[in-house]
Amino acid sequence: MIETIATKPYQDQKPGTSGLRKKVPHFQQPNYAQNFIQSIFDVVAKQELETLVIGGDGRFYNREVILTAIRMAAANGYGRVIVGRNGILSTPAASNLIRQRGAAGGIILSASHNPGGPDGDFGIKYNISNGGPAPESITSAIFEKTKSISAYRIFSAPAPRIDELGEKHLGDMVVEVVDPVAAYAELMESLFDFDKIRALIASGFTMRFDAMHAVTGPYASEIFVNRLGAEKGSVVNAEPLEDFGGGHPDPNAVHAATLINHLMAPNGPAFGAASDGDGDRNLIIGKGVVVSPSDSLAVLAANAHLAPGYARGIAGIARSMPTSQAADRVAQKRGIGMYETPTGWKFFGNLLDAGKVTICGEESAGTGSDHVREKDGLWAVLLWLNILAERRESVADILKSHWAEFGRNYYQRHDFEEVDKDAAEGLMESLRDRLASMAGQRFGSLVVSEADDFSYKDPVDGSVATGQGVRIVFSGGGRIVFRLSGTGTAGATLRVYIERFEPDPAKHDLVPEEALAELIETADVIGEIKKRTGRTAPDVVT
Ligand code: VG1
Ligand code: CO
Repeated sequence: MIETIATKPYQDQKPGTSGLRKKVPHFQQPNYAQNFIQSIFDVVAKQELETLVIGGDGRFYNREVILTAIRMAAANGYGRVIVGRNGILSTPAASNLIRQRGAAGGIILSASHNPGGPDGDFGIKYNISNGGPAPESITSAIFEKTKSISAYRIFSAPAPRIDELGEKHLGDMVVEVVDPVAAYAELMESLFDFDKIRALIASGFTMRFDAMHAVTGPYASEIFVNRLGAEKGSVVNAEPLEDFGGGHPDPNAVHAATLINHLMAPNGPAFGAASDGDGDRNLIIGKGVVVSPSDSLAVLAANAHLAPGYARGIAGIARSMPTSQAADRVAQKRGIGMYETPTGWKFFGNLLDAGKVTICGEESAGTGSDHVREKDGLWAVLLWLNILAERRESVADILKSHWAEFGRNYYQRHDFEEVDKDAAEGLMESLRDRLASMAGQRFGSLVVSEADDFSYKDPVDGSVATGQGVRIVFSGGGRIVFRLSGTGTAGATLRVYIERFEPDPAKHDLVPEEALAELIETADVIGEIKKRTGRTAPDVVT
């Protein structure tokens, strides 16, 4: 029986860069998740009996919300729900299922790289029928709906078990529980030369993948160990845990330090990689070198044709605005399209659908292609492995020759976390106020050539996104970008992105910290970071 339950709206359900993210206790308020899910169902134009994909990264509260979402889908006219066994689906695997199964959309439960557990973070995101995150037109309509919602619909009977594969019924709706890994692993086999990678591994090439007790464990074990022949111990922290073992499933220098140290050891493996909570990010490490995500995007774009899935070449590249311009140099040299979008994968969807680009990336360890409509951590790792299997060079050598050919974009992102919200907003406002008078100003040896607040007009549907980050460009090509995070759940996170191009191969061996020293100092002068936030150093540098 379908029940209609009265509810009171919440005013704070505004989706950020990637869905609605809040602390778990916040989500546990009465009807908090129900309100948001019903608002999604109310907004997405839906014909009867369509298919909905549901899955999440397995974090605390995942199962409860999934069971509720299944009952709500049954009460809202869906014909079929496809759910990963035990509610598990990595973000790219969910995107793939939506596309493969012709679903109307999907609900992905994740707060990505944010910590989990009873006091950790939780999140809900809606993806549309192309498999990608809902565009802003939809997320803002959902937000509007949440502010006035008065009732939600739910099927009175409990949801069927989701720990067994197969089809069951809930009212008229079919609940299909699928193996979370199978379809995704098949997709990867169709894109990459598994025989070649297997041969590389059989030749003594060693690797370690750190799943950080998050969703990629089962995917990585199936692909690297079972299908590619890596040693069992090559996949570590492979068991998904509700609290990620107490860690942050964020594959960066701070949270993946153990893996990085392992790779830096003299007898460590040749290749290391990690992914985040929901499996869409990637960290790539070679012997003695951590690959900056912006460089990784450029290298992958320049070498993608070495993998069977991209042998015909790539149509174009898109990167988010704060991502370094390393990929632009590849696009320019190869004569293919280059697009600069606001932060967040939802802005790549139209470009991918229109065939304008094949590969996309963000500085935040996200890379992906037109095979799904999300960034994809294991895809990036496999493309690297395919390239290594073809070139038979080390990661460090590949980087070196890439820089020699295209030049090097030194790059760093400085994160100031849990900063006072008013202070952070004041800092951005002050920057915006000063933009008009910025050009021509001198800071040490640096002269500002251009300054703006980034806005983007989607070349496919003409939609416009404004206020996407303050860019300060210096003559000579140096660049500082300031923006506030849209995924945090406490205070504000200020992100400062610093970049400088170096064409001279004799100067490609500097430590980024030193290569960027003057820009780093200037970022504090222009942004008044110390003065306004009281912070003398960033919490995380990536
Ligand atoms: C961050 C990253 C952005 C990424 C987003 C979602 O957003 O900077 O590049 O798309 O997280 O990734 P923000 O607004 O905090 O800077 V994930 O892996 O958290 O879904
Ligand atoms: Co993620």
